[in-house]
Amino acid sequence: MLIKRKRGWEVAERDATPESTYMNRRSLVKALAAGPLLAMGGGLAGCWDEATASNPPQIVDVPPDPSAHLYPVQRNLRYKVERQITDEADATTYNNFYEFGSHKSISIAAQALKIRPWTVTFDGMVEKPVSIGIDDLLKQMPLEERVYRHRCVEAWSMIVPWSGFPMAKLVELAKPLSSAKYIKMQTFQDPEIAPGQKQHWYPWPYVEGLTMAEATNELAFMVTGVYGKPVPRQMGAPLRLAVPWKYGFKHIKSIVRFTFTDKRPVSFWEEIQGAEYGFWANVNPKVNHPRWSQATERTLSGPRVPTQLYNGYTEYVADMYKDIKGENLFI
Ligand SMILES: Nc1nc2c(c(=O)[nH]1)N[C@H]1C(S)=C(S)[C@@H](COP(=O)(O)O)O[C@H]1N2
Ligand SMILES: [Mo]
Repeated sequence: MLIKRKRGWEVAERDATPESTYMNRRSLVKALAAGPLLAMGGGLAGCWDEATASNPPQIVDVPPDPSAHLYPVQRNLRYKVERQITDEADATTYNNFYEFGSHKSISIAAQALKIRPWTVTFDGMVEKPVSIGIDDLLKQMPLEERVYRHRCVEAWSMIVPWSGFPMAKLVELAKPLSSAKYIKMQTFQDPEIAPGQKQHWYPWPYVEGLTMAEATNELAFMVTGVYGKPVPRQMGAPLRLAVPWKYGFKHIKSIVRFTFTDKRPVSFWEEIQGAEYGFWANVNPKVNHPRWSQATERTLSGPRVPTQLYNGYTEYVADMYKDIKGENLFI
């Protein structure tokens, strides 16, 4: 049964076991060998702390990213944040990427992801289905940096300098038919490198969806880099989504397919537990998760702060939802 199992990200921070946080290579290998325990317990969910920040897991022997020469790119100053950017060591070692484990310490395991060759397919309701290599795609897209807030549904948050390009540009390239209403996005599937995908109770591959209006909203951003470098594997290399007014689980990682459709896609977490993780998933401090409050959030490098409606992006996005009735826009 899918929903009986308590998953890591459902553990409220205050419920999480304080455990030894720093995992070196050897203890990680041991942890992976103890896979079923980790998968069941979710006890590592709140395991980030100062020790991780000052002593992050070291990533060694990973093939270089051939897009490295493209970064850093110029920051777009239109998107302002009120707090400091989260330390890179925190953002790159405290991750949700269930393909590599249902806990936060997947940064080493995710290095198994092969990011070249990487082909992205556009299909469904498009003029003509096409597949394109990531490096060809990067050549055609105008790269910029945007500092965005990121709010996970688990009530932790960070502020991240993403690099990438507007999703609207990607939609333009894909040439959807006017009948297309949604975009369904899909993560790679390869259980040989992503052990989480052997956990057959999850509905792999990870899928997410947006309406066409959302995908072409100016905030919707395709991420290819972060902290002035290519986006690392644990954060969703080589192509990941950022929709900062929505909860983190909408930010699908390591995308291989965009399918244009007139049927609303059912996303990974919606399939598992739709009453807790819906299609819209817009941030709202007044609408609690069925099992915890969404009023405040724990920033990765700093204090607990109030959560903002639409994660602080109301002026950009509220109009898209004004005519939608009878749906919970905030779950
Ligand atoms: N494919 C895939 N994408 C994913 C996830 C995942 O498990 N698999 N987790 C999501 C969640 S819950 C969050 S909060 C963000 C975390 O991104 P980060 O690890 O870069 O902070 O990725 C999202 N994208
Ligand atoms: Mo999340």
